[in-house]
Amino acid sequence: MKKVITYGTFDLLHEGHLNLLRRAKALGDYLIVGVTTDSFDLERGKMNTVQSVTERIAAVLATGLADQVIIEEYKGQKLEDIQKYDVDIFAIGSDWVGKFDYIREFCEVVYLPRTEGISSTQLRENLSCVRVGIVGTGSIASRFVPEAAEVNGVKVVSAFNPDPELCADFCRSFSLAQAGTYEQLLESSDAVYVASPHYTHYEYVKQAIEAGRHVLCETPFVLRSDRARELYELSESRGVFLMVAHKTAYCPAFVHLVSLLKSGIIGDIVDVNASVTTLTDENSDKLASSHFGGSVTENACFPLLPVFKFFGTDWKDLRFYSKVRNGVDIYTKGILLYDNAVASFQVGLGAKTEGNLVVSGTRGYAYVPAPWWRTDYFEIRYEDQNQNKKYFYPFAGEGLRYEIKDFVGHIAANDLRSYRLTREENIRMADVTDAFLNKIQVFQI
Ligand code: C2G
Repeated sequence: MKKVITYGTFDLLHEGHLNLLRRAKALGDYLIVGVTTDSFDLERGKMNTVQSVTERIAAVLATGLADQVIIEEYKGQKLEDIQKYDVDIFAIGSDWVGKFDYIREFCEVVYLPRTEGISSTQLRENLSCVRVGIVGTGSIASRFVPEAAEVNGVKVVSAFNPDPELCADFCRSFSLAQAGTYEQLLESSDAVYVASPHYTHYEYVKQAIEAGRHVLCETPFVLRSDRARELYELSESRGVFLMVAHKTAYCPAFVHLVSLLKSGIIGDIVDVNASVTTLTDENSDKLASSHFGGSVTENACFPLLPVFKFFGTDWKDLRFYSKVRNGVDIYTKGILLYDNAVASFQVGLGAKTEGNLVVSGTRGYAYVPAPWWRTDYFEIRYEDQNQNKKYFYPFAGEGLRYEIKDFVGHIAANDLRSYRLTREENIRMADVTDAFLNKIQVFQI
């Protein structure tokens, strides 16, 4: 019996896939089809797959052409499968010509003609698409546009900046429509990405929600908890999705770190320490007291994320130790006391620390090297070093694509509750900056 194997994602299975499967089947007597897992696709940069692995397998089985379906979960698995299943022919579409010649050592390799004029990419483009308008055209917005292009179901259409020249430059470089006013931006979009300085967030977000637009707001969301609560209530009453663009909360390594540690592998967690420091030009707006600049307002939302994930938002005591210059904190150490644990963070715009994250438990600890907030790697360490384990994850591009994918996924599913970063967590982050700005338990060093 001649065994043939082929692999693919088979997203939105179409005529091209069917032709490929038919031709592969005709090469032998028994066809094995390897379907990629969602995480493997993510790892190899395929962010835009619409269907889950179970839906894609079901579609392949429904063709009646596969005698066996297997899962492809890691790079390099093909050689293993070919030997394990005693395969005679490896077949793949001609878009891969040359890429799999190394397999010839193990079996025959056949590149089958690709069907022209149809692809999963084209089919995905025909699905509904969220039109996004961007307010604020600084450096984060410049990173957002190319990242959004990697995600299916979203299209950045226009941008607005009160400074028309800056806006024109931005729109020219990314081929976007320039909105003359914020109202025009709202009119031309289904959702807005608020990427303006944080002191302007509240007004822009409120106006967008009132106009019935979904909102993805950059961090820090807002600096006062009553405003955060008000905006959430407003979004709920208007039935629009409000999400905070805290990229760490959505990146694969961090998401897995949280669930892994919650499963108890380092015992009871007793301490979390995280630092985020970025030396910033003294004249930057980020250090302007008139614009609520400073280390806590700019950066505290990052270390607070792991603290809240592991210990929740019900701290018993919160203290800040700050180095102040020209009326703003250039460096602050914060300490949060919980019933059975303690957490601390360091944030700085005018002082530098090692930017790592350490989560300590009764059996071991997790070490996430700097910059932990955009990591693709962490280690779990124990007293007995032989037990230590390293974990690696994809972190593609600037990492914004993960939050963008989550944002459009929620909108498509009409699911207005974000669980990766909850309403409560965002409100409590604002409580921390609120306390700091009101000088509650703030001690100068
Ligand atoms: N295909 C085709 N004609 C098309 C589209 C796709 O012949 N118009 C073929 C591809 O060449 C591939 C198979 O259909 O052989 C599955 O295509 P995808 O779902 O795009 O999967 P791909 O990313 O090519 O995965 O490591 C290799 C991968 O597993 C192959």
